[in-house]
Amino acid sequence: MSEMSGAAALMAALEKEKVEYIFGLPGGANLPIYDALVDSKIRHILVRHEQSAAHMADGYARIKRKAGVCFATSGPGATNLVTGIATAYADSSPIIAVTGQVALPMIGKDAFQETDIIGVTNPCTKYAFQPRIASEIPEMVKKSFYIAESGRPGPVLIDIPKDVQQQVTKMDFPEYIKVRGYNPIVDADLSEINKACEMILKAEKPMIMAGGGVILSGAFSELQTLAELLSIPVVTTFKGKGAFPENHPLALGPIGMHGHAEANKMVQEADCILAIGARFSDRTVGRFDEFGKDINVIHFDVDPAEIGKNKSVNAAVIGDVKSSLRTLIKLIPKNFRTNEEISKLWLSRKREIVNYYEESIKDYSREITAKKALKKLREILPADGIVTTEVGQCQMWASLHFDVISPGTFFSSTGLGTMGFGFPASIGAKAARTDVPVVDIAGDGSFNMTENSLAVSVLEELPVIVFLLNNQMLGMVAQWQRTFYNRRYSGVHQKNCPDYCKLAESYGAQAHRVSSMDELDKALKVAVKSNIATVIDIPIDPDEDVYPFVAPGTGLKDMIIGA
Ligand SMILES: Cc1ncc(C[n+]2csc(CCOP(=O)(O)OP(=O)(O)O)c2C)c(N)n1
Repeated sequence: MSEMSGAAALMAALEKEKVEYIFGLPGGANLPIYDALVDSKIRHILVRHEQSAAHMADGYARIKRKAGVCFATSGPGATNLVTGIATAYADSSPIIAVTGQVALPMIGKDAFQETDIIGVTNPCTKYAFQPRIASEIPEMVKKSFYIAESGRPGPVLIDIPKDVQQQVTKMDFPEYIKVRGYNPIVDADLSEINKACEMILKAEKPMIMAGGGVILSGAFSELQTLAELLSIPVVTTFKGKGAFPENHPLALGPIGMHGHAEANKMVQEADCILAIGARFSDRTVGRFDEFGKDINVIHFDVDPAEIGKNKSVNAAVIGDVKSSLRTLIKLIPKNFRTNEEISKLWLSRKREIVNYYEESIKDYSREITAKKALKKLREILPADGIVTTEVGQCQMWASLHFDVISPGTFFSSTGLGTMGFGFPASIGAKAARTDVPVVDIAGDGSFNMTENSLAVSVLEELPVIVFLLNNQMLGMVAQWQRTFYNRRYSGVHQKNCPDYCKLAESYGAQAHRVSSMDELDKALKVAVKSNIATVIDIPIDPDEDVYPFVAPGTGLKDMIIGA
């Protein structure tokens, strides 16, 4: 047992967890931690706002599939983290948020910069710790990583009072820990997998709905094997986008509020739906009472609390979806093949719907439309390039028109829908994969929220490309006002936006404003090749809408195709 301060023990414990980066910003209540950082091998990334620190840790976690770490001081530093913590919670992303707290004797006295951050984050963390003596810190760190990364992943908070950071005592770093009352299920019940298998083999038009759980558990090859073995088409939830290569013949793309027409149509024609790591969110399934009505619905998920929450199901396989899928694949008889005719029918039906809707989806007259721009991005970005998005039309266009080829290379704030998430998260993703280009598909409103992270991208040499679909509007809200409020626009015009090229250059980034597809092509090639932080400002028509569209409260059958 070695003797050290609580702050030094924190850093040593993080090193033992093989943490590579800490995204954070110091203050009075975490000064001892920042002092201990000086002697640490872990690289600290100084952010310009704590919200971005949490998003960076989240982006890192989603690509590395390992918890990301962020630091903030007490009070406002800690509350600034909350949006990022809630975002990670909604998308089951593992982050460890370490906050400073006022010293123990000051707690409850309205001390300077005191906030009950444990109380504040209680509903949006998997667990929160507050050590009362320094010797508790190593075990709490170990438990935090275990809780954050196991079962259904999520954020964990460690709130450390300043005097506990300073206290010097003997420290014991446990090799193994057990958390009482927390036993995530890993291996699913074989009889339920058998039952699910029978249902799938009996079905004539089975369909797979892959969710974010496939990405979290890294079950990409298992999903593909299963789909190919049985010729089952795959739709994805928005969080599951990229769980299955979108250029695969069996891929129908995303379903839901802004899903592909063929995915939304064909999921209604299935006679058995196998949902894998998906939570049947309202944005994905539309009306709960209509989705999968009168057919077998099978649910594979790691979180027992998800079973039957939004949708009652006919078979439930609870456990790590990667290992459940492996077992399922083994149960499929060697000589079993779905009727070739059936898979041909599926594919021709897909073509029929695609052709029908291609014609009815409105095209816009400007040379650069969001759709064309995104197709160009796909053409130029290497298959393993990583894409994140902001929130709004930019996000939904990305869902519809940007095909993910390499599984796990796309993510977005899907559960909370946090504007300002994509850009810092893309910097976190770049930290996790410095060897590939990373692009944030942004709207101007969202970029405005965290654009000061340009400083971090440039100075820390974590260069990302901001692909700015600039309609000078809070576009998605404007689209809703156009559609549901008779064009009574309110609070959506982004007046007095900065010149994004000058803004980027003032931070030391590269910038291009493009007014033709040719210029966009060139700018993208330069950005990808140079590996320098870049903003590409792409002016688009403020009236360009996102279609198809399933209005809230309606079902997938009520999909609106165009204005
Ligand atoms: C933090 C936050 N505030 C408000 C909203 C509500 N909201 C959803 S989309 C949107 C507009 C987004 O505008 P922009 O980023 O410019 O993207 P666009 O829709 O124009 O592509 C707003 C305000 C949100 N999702 N997040």
